This record gives sequence, structure tokens and C-alpha cells, in this order.
Amino acid sequence: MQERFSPFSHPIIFDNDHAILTASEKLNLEMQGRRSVRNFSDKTIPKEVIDNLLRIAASAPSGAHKQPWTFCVITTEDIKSRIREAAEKEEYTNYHGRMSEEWLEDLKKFGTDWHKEFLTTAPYLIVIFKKSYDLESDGGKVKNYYVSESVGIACGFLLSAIHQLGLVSLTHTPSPMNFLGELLNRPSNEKAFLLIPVGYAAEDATVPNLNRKALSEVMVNY
Ligand code: IYR
Repeated sequence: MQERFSPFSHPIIFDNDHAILTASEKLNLEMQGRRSVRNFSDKTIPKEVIDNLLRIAASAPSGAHKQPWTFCVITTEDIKSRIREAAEKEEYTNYHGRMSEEWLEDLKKFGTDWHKEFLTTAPYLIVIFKKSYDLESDGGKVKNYYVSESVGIACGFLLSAIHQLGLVSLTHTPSPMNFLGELLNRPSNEKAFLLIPVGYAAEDATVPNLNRKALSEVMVNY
């Protein structure tokens, strides 16, 4: 039988000296350059890269280590077109009455509308599904815990890794997202959580000018 515990060994050695502070500053600077991008190049990326990105995402912690996620990777043009068509249909309704005036006002600085060209341009679409519960082969339900927290953390790992490789992504939430489960034939225990196009930024890509809150506004020291 496998032992319940084994010694922990970190793959990176942290040394509390100046060099390490510099490394954390460098990582901070690199991560500050991460942006949500809506203008994608159609240039392809080796599938092996996506496989490794998803290994990273799937290494995230989860409630009771249940790993309550499924990552669907879409490259087939026909499926991308059907996703785009369905997403644009929902978004058209969102932008023409379903979203409040306040919401539309909040979105003005992003220049978004119901057109979702990136859904057919980006070489990869990753749709993350959360498993509210697990299904056994006999149809029995098995409980998962802190599902949204777990899947959210996995998506954070994924976005960070995509950026650190020099690629770009967008956290897209066409709403409602039920059409994704139907289109991709997902079982009833899976609910679409996020749709993330992944690729290179288009050469003429632009991003809105936004300011991040200062650390002093988001951190409270006790
Ligand atoms: N899902 C819509 C609207 C939208 C909502 C939020 I909150 C954003 O930060 C950006 C867009 C869309 O994708 O256009």
C-alpha cells in the first residue's frame, strides 16, 4: 500500500537574499505586462504547448483534491464557427437590452460589442468546465467541494502560464454559456466556466489604457 505522506521537496530553492528579491521584482514586472487581448493572430502554436499549459492548469489545488475540471481544446474550424455564432447571438441580446445601462457604461472603456471575431481567429479555444459533482460509471453522484474556487484557481494558473510563455489570452464569458455544454456534448455534471482563446497577439493588437490599483489600496497589513 502507498504511504499516506512523503517528504516535501520544492523544485526551486528560495534564498532570502538580494538576488531573490531581484527575481521577485523581475517576475512582478513581467506579470504586470499581462493583458487581456482581443486581437489575435491566426498563427498556429504546437499542440504540445497547449498540452503543457493544461498540465500546469490541472496542477492547481482543489477542494479535497477532487480536480473538478475538464478543459476542452478546440481547433476544428467548424466547431469554432458554431461557438462564435452562438456566442454572438447571446452577446447581441446582452448588448441590446439584457445588460443594464450601468454595465454598458462600465464596458465603454474596453470598446467591446457583440462581435467576437477572436473566437474564429485564435488558433485555440479552451473551454473550461466545472464539475459540480462527479459521475460514477453506474450514474451515481460523488460530491466535489469548493468547485468554483478550485476551477478559478486552475484558470489563474493557466492565464499566468500563457502570459509567461509570451502568448496571449482573453477570459471570455459569453452569457448564458449553456450552449457550450450542448455544442461540445458535455455530460450533465459539467457547467461551462470560462472560454479562453489562446494564441499570439495580432501585430496591430491594441489594449485599453487602464490603471491597476496601487498595492496600498488592495493590501492591508496587520
Ligand atoms: N460578456 C460580454 C460583456 C463583457 C462583460 C464584462 I464584466 C467584461 O469585462 C467584458 C465584456 C462580452 O464579452 O462582450
